[in-house]
Amino acid sequence: MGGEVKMPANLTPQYYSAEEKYRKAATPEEKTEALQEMLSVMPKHKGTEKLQADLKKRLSQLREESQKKKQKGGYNPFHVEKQGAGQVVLAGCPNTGKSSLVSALTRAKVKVADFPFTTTLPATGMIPYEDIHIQLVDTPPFTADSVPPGLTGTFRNADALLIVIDLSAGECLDQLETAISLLEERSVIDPSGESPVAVPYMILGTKNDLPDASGNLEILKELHPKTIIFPVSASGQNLELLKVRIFEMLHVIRIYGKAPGKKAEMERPFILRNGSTVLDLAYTVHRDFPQKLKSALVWGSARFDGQAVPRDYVLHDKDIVELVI
Ligand SMILES: Nc1nc2c(ncn2[C@@H]2O[C@H](COP(=O)(O)OP(=O)(O)OP(=O)(O)O)[C@@H](O)[C@H]2O)c(=O)[nH]1
Ligand SMILES: [Mg+2]
Repeated sequence: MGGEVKMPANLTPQYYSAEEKYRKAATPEEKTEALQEMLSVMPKHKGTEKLQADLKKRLSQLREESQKKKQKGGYNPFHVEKQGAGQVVLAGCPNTGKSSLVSALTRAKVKVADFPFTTTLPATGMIPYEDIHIQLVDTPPFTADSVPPGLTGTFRNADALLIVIDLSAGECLDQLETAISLLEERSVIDPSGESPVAVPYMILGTKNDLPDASGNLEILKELHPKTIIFPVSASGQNLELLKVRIFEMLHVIRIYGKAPGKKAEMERPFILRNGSTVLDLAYTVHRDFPQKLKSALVWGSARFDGQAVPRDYVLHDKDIVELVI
């Protein structure tokens, strides 16, 4: 990293637990609260200066957004209510194929057309993935000189972003650079991967079924060797793998609840963040469950089926858990 010496941050467990709260926050209000906590418990020294600045910036952006919301009298079409296991938002230049991906991956009826600026407001669909649904949000396009007001807020509130470029177009390099710099300038993403408040993202090169796509992809790889571009097409190329990658990007696990003496509830898993414990599950099930909780029995990641585990046991995707009170 350019010979720069990194200061150790020495962050405390209180800080990481506040950071975890930030990641779990679903609304701007919850995010604000978690950020304030992150800032207040963070050790203040040279090694945390950059992080402090990042967090303060994010906090002031959130305040500005809520101020604007109040002025407008509440309804904001760019605020998309979250649903399902996570919210994934498309981002990209005009005509790159965003709406076509929504059409291919969900049952939502969105307008697709061979001219730019077809989509004018965010629209949602649900991607069926194994036994859960992931929310996919279509958005209006941006260009280097115009970003629809409110769209940055939609991006910031997302759990993950899919940046879309058109591999069949001569402008695909420009589309890539425009999207990355625009999102980075507004502190939505952090290509260096350091900021804990940046939104995770993945770059999709779509229309990979068209003749110029593979040649353009090679050129992009040469010019941006560190940037990973995932090739897809709305006609079906790589879409199954894309769903797996989207699920992985969300960093969540599915947990099936089981009542004593009954079969596990396999239809509707609880969705928790990676690294969640039995205690986190108890909070999700019911607010006063954690006080009563003694232990839990786990099928799946435990060494044997039905093993009793302590409250701080870290759960894994697809575990079946019986909470013991
Ligand atoms: N061959 C091919 N054509 C595609 C693909 N994806 C999109 N298209 C075509 O590209 C054009 C634009 O697609 P849209 O999905 O409307 O693009 P968009 O990014 O939503 O456009 P805006 O809403 O204007 O930003 C349409 O004519 C689509 O049929 C693809 O994977 N392969
Ligand atoms: Mg569109």
